[in-house]
Amino acid sequence: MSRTVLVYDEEMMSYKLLWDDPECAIEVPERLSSSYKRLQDYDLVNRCVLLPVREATEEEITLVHSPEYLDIVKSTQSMNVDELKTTSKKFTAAYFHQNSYRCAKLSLGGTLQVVDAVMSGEALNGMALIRPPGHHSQRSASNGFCVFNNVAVAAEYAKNKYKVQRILIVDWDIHHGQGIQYIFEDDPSVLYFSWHRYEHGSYWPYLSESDYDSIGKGSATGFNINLPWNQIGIGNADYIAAFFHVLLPMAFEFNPELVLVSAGYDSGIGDPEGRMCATPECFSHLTHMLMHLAGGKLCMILEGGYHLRSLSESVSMTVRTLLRDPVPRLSGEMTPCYSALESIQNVRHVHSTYWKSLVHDETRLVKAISTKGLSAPAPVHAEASAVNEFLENHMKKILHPTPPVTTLVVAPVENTLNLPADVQLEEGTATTEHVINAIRVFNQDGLNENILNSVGKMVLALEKLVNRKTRNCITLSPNTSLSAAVAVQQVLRLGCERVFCIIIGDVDIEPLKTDDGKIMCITISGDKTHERTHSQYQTFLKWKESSHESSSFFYALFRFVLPLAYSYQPDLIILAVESKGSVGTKDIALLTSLLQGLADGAVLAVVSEKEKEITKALANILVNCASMFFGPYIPPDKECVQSLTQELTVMQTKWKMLQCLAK
Ligand code: Q9C
Ligand code: ZN
Repeated sequence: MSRTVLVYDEEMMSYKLLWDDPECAIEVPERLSSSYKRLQDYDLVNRCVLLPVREATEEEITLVHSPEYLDIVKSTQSMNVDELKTTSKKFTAAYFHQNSYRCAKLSLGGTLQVVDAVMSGEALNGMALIRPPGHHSQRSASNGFCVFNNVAVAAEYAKNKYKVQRILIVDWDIHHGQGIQYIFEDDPSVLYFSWHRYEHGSYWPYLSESDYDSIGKGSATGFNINLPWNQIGIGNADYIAAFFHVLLPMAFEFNPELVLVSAGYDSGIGDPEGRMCATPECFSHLTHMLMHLAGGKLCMILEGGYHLRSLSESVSMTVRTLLRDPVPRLSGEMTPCYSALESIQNVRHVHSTYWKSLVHDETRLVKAISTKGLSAPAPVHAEASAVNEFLENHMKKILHPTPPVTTLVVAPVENTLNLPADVQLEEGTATTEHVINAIRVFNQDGLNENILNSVGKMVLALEKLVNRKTRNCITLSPNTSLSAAVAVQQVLRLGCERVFCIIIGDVDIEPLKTDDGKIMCITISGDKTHERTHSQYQTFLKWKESSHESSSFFYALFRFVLPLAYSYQPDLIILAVESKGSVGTKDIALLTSLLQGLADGAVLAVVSEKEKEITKALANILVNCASMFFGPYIPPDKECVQSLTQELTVMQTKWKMLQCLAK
């Protein structure tokens, strides 16, 4: 079961601004139709289950809003334009139309439709394309184009109806969802994360409570996370760094049962409100990472987004990722800007008392946080039409046809593993001479038919992997070290420029030279005996899980492995597993699944043929793109953090995504 639901109804286009108001003029009905149209162009609508909208009931609305406010909204149905205008002016950046009430009920009802589909198990995830948006609206107030707080009501609804005890709300809209903050600031069952344009408080809604030091109240202290952006031009590297160093460690430690996203796309490139730089595929990466929480239960609820082309491309990238298409490679320089690092450092600092997964070597706040001039130059502000042209080219550049085969398996014919039905076995065999030549480099003794056969098949499979005939590849190997070493050599020969290798257990690919930057290699092991020479391209992570029931490996992934991989920007991933040793099967599964965010998903897993359980778990991830519960999670122990911190000190001068301090 891997369905994605989509809610859309053009009736939510039946209201608009009726008078002149430059502040509200950007919130237009076409925001919905252009997003839906783009989803159709990409043939994504057909692949989702379309759900009808419904009206939210008064009971549902009043889960969050006061009956008095409901009455005001209700009364706008029969107002003339003057009365609508007068009512609108009682609020901030709000406008009402005769159809606003009806549309706000559909917008909220549509949101709850997605929540019901996901919570009932009818679908795995989904998106609601709706307007009016919700995250600014408050118990008794409309605000920032929002009427009812769709996401806040959805969280209360899920708590009541499905007895969900922990909900994560991720608000990636570029405005602070102060409405959501006010509603949940004393509720520890909801972890609320928002990043937002702030500029030291000089940007709308000009609230001091939008800063990083608003962390929640009473028993919910630590459950409100604000990441203010103090500069415009924030881009892909900054957003991804914010996920690695702020949101994801806290979210994994929180271990939600449901994830709701206030999915506003005014944080994307070209938006006249946000003035940020994130390109559409960045939202694929954010979505992909969130799919690893709550067993994949993920609901995307539209909020803002005012550049129609940028909005519709970003919505499309989100839905495409929910449907598990390969995640396009992230473009741009993988270096967060100074101002972003200041904000990241400060929010980590104020939360480190409450979240053990934020433990780090530095506990200071950035002192004088007004740092104009130190930061990267603000982007030149492009015309909307120039952004259209940019996006037209950009999308062509980053999107490639999905490979016809998902997984190619190299395994002995007698392999009795229960591999999923739709895998394809590599059936050819490379000529013996070719294979012997490939192997000779590694000067191996004890070659037998079995090994030659396996390596021969793998060599053929790799050609298909590099040429994108298959998305990924699993090799069950009788000799993991040899297979991994030959694989690296072969993919370089086939034209790969950067190969990211992760080695778990005793795999020796030492004969490969790693000083030319074409290979980056991380070895993960529980003891130092597997340690190799260190360089900027070769590193060792001493990591030992202390428990079999729960895991803290997510810490190593977000603090070290993924930032390194995202900095390196590989064009192929090789994961070699000899034995699971110091990390669990679920850890290896989580690692593999997250690594699919790189290299357009081109992953080769080389697994010792003895490791049936790992092979099965990896097949489940790579073939089925399965969503699973990777937890439960516990914070990492001190010893693991210490050895990781040592490696970090060396690596972060070159690999900038590792940084989470402004220095
Ligand atoms: N130039 C949403 O994105 N105007 N609402 C700000 C600053 C209000 C945004 C003016 C923006 C409201 C859902
Ligand atoms: Zn917004």
